[in-house]
Amino acid sequence: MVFTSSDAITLSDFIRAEQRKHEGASGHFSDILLSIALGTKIVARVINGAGIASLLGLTGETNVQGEAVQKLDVYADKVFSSVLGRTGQFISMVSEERETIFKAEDGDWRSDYVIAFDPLDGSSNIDVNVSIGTIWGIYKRVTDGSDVNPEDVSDFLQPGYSQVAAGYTIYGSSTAFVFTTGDGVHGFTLDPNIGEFVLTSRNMRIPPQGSTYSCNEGNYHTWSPGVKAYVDYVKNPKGEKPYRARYVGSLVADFHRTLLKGGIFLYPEDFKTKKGKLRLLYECAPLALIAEQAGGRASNGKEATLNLVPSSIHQRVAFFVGSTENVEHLEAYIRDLG
Ligand code: P6P
Repeated sequence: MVFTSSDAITLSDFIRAEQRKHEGASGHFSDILLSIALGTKIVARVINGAGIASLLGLTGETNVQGEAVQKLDVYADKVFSSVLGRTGQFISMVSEERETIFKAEDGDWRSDYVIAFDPLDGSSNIDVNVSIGTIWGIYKRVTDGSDVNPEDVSDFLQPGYSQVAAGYTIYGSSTAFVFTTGDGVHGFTLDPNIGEFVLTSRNMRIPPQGSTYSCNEGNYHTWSPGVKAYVDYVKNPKGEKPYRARYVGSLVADFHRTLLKGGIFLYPEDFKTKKGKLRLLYECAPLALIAEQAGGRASNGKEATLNLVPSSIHQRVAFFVGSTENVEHLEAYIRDLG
């Protein structure tokens, strides 16, 4: 058993030190980040015992995405909605599991933020013990007052670069908590012996170039000519350094590997229907902010993901993210071939 040394920096230590850097900081962010971490610990405990707690398997319902809802999805949605709602910092929320925006439990006219989250991404992997994750992005609200009108989603129709914080958790061999508040990307690992997240990666950087490509090649026939040509190239780079394929099929796992090792993750849209799979607001935009803060790049093949303004809260987009040189290389193929 590895014991956390006494000089380890916990998430609370880190947040307190960051807050001291900003004279007059309200402490709102500290409250929010520690609440997200609490929600993460609660969900991590259940995931690690899911097989025992018979929380595996389907509820028999489908969510707004038309996807079969896993019991843990529903549980994670309830945990994060409650834990974050009780901070009073949020007026409203968007969850992958819910059709419309919903009022945060203790939100009122004093609440300055809104949050969009995917409570448990990759949930189809739960039953086969593959890493899954939570993804979130926070915006300053543009509305005011204490009421939440489910028809008025303007607080969420902001470009990704407006996010004031974004992050993800990966529930894997260990529970990692990675976030940015616009001042670099920092990674923490949960020490279950003390129930604290401990700083393990300060100022994470994506390598400028990588030799790993990550995509579901089963969808090859649906891709545009440019994406097909790029993937054909990386599979046979004509005498140049060969690439290797890695694809987990769980966005947070594939993204986390790309953040650490470099390379490119691709989830193209269907060239005919122009429909992507990944959701802009609570999957692509938060991960794009992390990627760019770590020196990488994220786009839909033509425009930076962070410049995209959502047309609806569950809008799906094409998503290419990773080392800047790899993403720019793909964008050149799309520019030339469509
Ligand atoms: P495919 C999981 O269902 C998910 O939403 C993401 O976590 C993952 O990147 C993607 O779908 C995998 O999709 O079509 O390759 O199974």
